[in-house]
Amino acid sequence: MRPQTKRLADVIPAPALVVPEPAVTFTVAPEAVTALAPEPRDDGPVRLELGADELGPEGYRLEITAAGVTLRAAAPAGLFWGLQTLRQLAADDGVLPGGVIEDRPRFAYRGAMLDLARHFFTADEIRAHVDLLAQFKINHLHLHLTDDQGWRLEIPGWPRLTEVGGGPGTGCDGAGPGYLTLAEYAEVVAYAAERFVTVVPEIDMPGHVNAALVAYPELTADGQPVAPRTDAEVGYSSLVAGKEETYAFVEAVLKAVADATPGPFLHIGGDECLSTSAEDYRAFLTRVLPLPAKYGKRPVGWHEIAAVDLPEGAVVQYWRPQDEGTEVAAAVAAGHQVIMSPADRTYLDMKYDETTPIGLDWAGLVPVRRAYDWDPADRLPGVPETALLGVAAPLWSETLRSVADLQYLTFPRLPAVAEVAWTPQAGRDWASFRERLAGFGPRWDAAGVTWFRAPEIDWPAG
Ligand code: NGO
Repeated sequence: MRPQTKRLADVIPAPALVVPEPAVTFTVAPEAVTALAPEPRDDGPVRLELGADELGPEGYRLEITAAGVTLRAAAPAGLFWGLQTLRQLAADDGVLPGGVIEDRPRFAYRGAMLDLARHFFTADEIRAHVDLLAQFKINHLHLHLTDDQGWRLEIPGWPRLTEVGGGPGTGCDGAGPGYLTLAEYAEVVAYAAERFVTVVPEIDMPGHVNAALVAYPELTADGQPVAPRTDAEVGYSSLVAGKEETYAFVEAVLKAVADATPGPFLHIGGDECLSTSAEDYRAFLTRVLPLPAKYGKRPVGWHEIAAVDLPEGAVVQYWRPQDEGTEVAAAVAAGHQVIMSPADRTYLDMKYDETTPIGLDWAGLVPVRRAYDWDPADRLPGVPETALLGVAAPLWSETLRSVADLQYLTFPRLPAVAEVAWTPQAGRDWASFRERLAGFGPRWDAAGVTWFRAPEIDWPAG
């Protein structure tokens, strides 16, 4: 237990506006708050109301008085995020500090990515992860479904993708087999949607496709089979831009994924095509980037796609810190939106420090303060606040072998990135964040969540 008493501002991400009424408290049962659904009702300890358009599609207003609690929002998403705030405030003992919170997100896209290709996580494990993410108002889950080491989503008419690409011995070191059937995928998508989390599926191409080439040798340049790979090298595989079979395959896959996905985005990867010539890369993407729109989706790609003339609505996801972002800025000048995921701030697979037993370090070490203390609107010249769709934290799974590994790299850095994405820049402050974060350690312990006891934080003893 922390010595200090609870404060209305002890919330992550920090709300846009907090007006405490220190003399007032109201007590609820924490389990009753957790059980609340984002539907109007006025018969319980918390009155839920819809209708307050000025709060925006995800905003909410929470008022705690000695007589009770009122939560108001323009839409159910706002009620849901308000309930997450209330749940944090009610934690431990159910005593709610009095006052008013008026809150709305800085960015519409607040993402977390999970790489299922290098190590597979089951539908149940993904759902449990969604629950943990949603508590920090993350509203997009990007699933990296395919890569050199595995193919993790069933595609009708192409059974070998998952029979071979999701079979035994797939994943890094062959230690992460498995795949989602379309029915399982649909259940994950629906579960996430009930928590106002939109699933963003990624089929990585034209590189990162060894698993597909193993399954269907007719896709290789000479039609000859290639060997499965379970190492963590990148940049050696490519779909063949000059082959018609390529586009029949790509369109079948993108159509199947679009049909299975109610959300607006379809991520086509596009990263690290080191064995694709610049000319082939351009030819390939010029044909493929319009396909998501043909099936009703907005294309998203890693920032390499900005080298190509992008179709309207395409979103560029910036990731590689060594890239100065000149092409990203040009895409912005042409009207495109950007998701910020610079690896040296947001990659959850980077080690925290030299002692971190798992994770990578190609983008440097990412302790909690590095994940927190930056402004996404200030990262790239020519990519201002107005060009940002949002901020996302990818977790690549080369070194993951279990849910404990996944959680260890996620907590407590994900809350830092979530605050970057939700809270207005002027309302963020490292000193305040590190104090608020300390209270979450015991709650993760109580919930059985594995987390890294970052030395930058004064965690309560225990
Ligand atoms: C890069 C690469 C991935 C790796 C990851 C590891 C992108 C967009 N492509 O990020 O294949 O897994 O780094 O950090």
